[in-house]
Amino acid sequence: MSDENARVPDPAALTAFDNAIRDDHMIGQWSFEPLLEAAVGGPTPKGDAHVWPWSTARARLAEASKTLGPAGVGRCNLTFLNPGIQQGPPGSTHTLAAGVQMMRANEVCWSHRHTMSALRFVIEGNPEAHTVVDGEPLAMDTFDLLITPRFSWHDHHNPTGQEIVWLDVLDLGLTLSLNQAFYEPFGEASQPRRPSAADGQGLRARALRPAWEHPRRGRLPIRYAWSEVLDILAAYGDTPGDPYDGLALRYANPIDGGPTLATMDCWLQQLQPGFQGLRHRRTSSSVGFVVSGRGEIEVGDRTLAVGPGDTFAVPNYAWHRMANTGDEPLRLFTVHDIPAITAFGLLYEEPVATVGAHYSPAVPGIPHQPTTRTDAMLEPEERR
Ligand code: 1HN
Repeated sequence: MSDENARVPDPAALTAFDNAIRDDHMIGQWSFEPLLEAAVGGPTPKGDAHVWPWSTARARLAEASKTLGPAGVGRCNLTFLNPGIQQGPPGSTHTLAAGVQMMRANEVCWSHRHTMSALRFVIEGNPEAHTVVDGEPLAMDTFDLLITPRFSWHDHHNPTGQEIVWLDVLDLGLTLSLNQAFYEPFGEASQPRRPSAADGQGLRARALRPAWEHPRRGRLPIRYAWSEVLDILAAYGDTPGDPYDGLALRYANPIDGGPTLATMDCWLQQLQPGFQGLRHRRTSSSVGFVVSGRGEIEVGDRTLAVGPGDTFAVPNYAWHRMANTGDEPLRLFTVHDIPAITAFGLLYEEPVATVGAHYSPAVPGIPHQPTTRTDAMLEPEERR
């Protein structure tokens, strides 16, 4: 006798139905239950914590330069692949692609643009070398940061007799997984330049600005000079900063104080000798480059030792902490996909919400580190 009110469906009938609707390109909500169950407590970190040591990266770059020859087929760039990401777009985290690039003596890397935003942190620089972004030449001195916002024309020029090396970071995985890639070659090696510095956005980012213009806020071709970073670091002295991130200074949009790029925020982090950061996790992912000093990045149950020139990846929502294991300040250049995740309203962090994150929700029945904050469940903008 069939029971119309039976709560459990007949397994054979349900399997037959699931198979039948697959041919009509449909799926029942019940089939998502495993996916939903797996998300109790939040996302599983995508990819592994990983270090790309400087010695390997620099040696492979020299080999790439030899193999490509002086007039290469593209940029002499080697992108760092996360060993734990087998599917989806290539990259160092699921959203960010870091890599090293070498521009050979007298090389010009032809002009193009793409909707992937990019940034360059110069490792072996020379102020005569430059990248041109939307008509504005930006000098490439050592440890300068140059940004190439989405869809800005960019070509790189090395009029010097020495090799120029930098770290590239692009929001590659993010843009590709959202299927938002546009690409356009300029057609000639070099784009035209602005007739004078008086026309540049760089000038408009300084303290005194034209009163008669509406300031451009986004897509700024900006150089953050390392000499200025050093002045700022000197002024902060041995200020410890945040217990999780140390003295974490954001490379702010010079016009509105917002993130460095619409999708990526760059930080210079300084951790004093003896600094032992607290463990935390956020739903954003990051890549870091060691400017100077030595340290350890603990991610999950792994401890990554890092030194000058090393690049490392911290997957999203992985518990991590940082420590300075040397006797000089540990300086890290780090890039976070925080602005992109924040734009979707999805930035969660525990045990304490910083950088405008939401507190990770408590999960009934699951051990959870309770927060001591009373405003834990408020939206960031509702907090005191
Ligand atoms: C790119 O356009 C550059 O313009 C560097 O220097 C690295 C990695 C993937 C795709 C495009 C550049 C890149 C890239």
